[in-house]
Parts: sequence; C-alpha cells; structure tokens
Amino acid sequence: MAVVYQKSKGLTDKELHYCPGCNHGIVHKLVAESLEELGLLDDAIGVCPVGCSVFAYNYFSCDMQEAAHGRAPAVATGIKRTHPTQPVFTYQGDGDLASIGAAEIVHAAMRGEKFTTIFINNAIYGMTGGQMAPTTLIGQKATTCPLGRTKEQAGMPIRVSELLSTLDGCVYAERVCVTDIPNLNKAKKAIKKAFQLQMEGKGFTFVEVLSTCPTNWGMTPLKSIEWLKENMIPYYPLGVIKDTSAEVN
Ligand SMILES: Cc1ncc(C[n+]2csc(CCOP(=O)(O)OP(=O)(O)O)c2C)c(N)n1
Ligand code: SF4
Repeated sequence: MAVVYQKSKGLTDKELHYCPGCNHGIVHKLVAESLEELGLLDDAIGVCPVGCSVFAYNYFSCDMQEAAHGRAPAVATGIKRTHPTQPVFTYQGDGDLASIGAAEIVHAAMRGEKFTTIFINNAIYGMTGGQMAPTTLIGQKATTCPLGRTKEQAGMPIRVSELLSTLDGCVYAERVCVTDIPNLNKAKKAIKKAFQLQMEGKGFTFVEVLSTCPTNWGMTPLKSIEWLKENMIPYYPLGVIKDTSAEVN
C-alpha cells in the first residue's frame, strides 16, 4: 500500500503531554518536518525553554539541550559558536522569551547570533496556570489580572517580532499561525526559510507563531481558534516583519 502520510523522523514516538487543542504539538511537527526536509535533522541541536514545552527534548529526535527559564538564547549562542556549521534553534514561549528572558533574546538578536528562534506566543503563561504575560492582550483575563489587562496598570502588549526587527543582527522575522491549513503551510514555509538563512550564515532568524492555550483561556479548542483569529491577529499582524537576508553576507 502506498504511504500517503507518515510522521516526521524528527519526532520521537513519545506521546505528547499537551492539552487538547494546544498548538505546541502542531508547531513541533512543523519544526521536525522542516529539519527533515532540509536534510538538517542529523546535525540539528535544539534548546528547550521552561514552560509547557519544557519536555520538548522528549519529542524532537535531534540533539536537545534544556536551558534555565529565559536563557535559551544564551545557551544557543554558546552551542552555535562552538558548532558553527550545525543548525541550532531555540523553542520558547512568551513568558520565557518576552518576560524573564527578554534581555537574552534582545542581545542575541542584536549580536546577530546565527541561530533560529521559534517563538510561541499564546498570550499567557500556560505552564504555571494562566498568569498575565507581556503579550496578554488589553482586556484579556488572566489569573493575575482577573478583570482583564489594562494599559494603565500593565502597559500595552509587546510585539516581539517588531521589536527584534529594529536590530541590525536580526535578518528575518515573520509572524505566523497554525489555525488552518493555509496558515499552517505558511508557517512551515517561514520555519524552513529561517533554517535556510541560518545555514547560509545570514544572521539571527525569528519565527513567531500565534498559538492557543484553551486550558488557561477557559475555552474549547475550537473557540480558542476563533478567539485567536478575532483578537490576536488584529494586534499581532501576520506576515514578514523583516527580511534583509538578500542584503547581508
Ligand atoms: C526562575 C523561574 N521563574 C519562574 C518560573 C515559573 N515559570 C515556569 S514556566 C513560566 C512561564 C511559562 O509561560 P510561557 O513561556 O508563555 O510558556 P507556555 O507554558 O505558555 O508554553 C514561569 C513563570 C520558573 N520555573 N523559574
Ligand atoms: S496549559 Fe496551555 S500552553 Fe500549556 S499545554 Fe495546556 S493548552 Fe498548551
């Protein structure tokens, strides 16, 4: 019988621990397929965050390294500098990357470190029970802002892709989502492009994936997809935020 679909070799057989409707598993699949299709799987080294994807090292079949909360870009810097020919990536949530690890990602991008960051923006701290993240939307409820985030109290949500795009060392930043097949295909294209540019030595590459957290949003998986489309995309527009790869050596 002809095989029409099979799981990427980039994923192990370990059962995912993510909640039903969580997008983490879909993004794992896209990263694994991208590495496999680019022929990078044998050499790839990933760095896991602290957050719901803390166990990503169980799911990716390539070499993986755990990092302290927010420090994945610093760990990836060391790995990439000592293994310059190998593909290196960090996989980080918005609490990990935009809150406790804000300095690490900004400085890695500023230095133009030649690794790729996959940034999962689900607008909340998932693992710890739904606290407000720097990316939580105005009016969105979280356990630490039960009446909804206000600008007066917490400022406006941070647009990380736009922020990093102001730094010369960041050559490519794109924001995607995985809510439906067309967007899923765009997301995979962006992830592949980021890895390709990394292997060409262009500089720091960044893919932000808008993602769901049905558990802490208090919604069904289907409702959470609708909520993402109606609320996150207007504030976090999809598309290429920066691409200077053609200009950089
Ligand atoms: C030094 C330190 N501070 C705080 C925590 C608690 N903590 C664990 S994960 C996390 C945030 C997770 O949210 P996010 O990065 O958005 O990932 P998600 O779980 O939503 O995928 C926090 C605050 C910790 N583990 N270590
Ligand atoms: S808590 Fe949220 S981010 Fe974490 S696995 Fe569940 S749905 Fe995903």
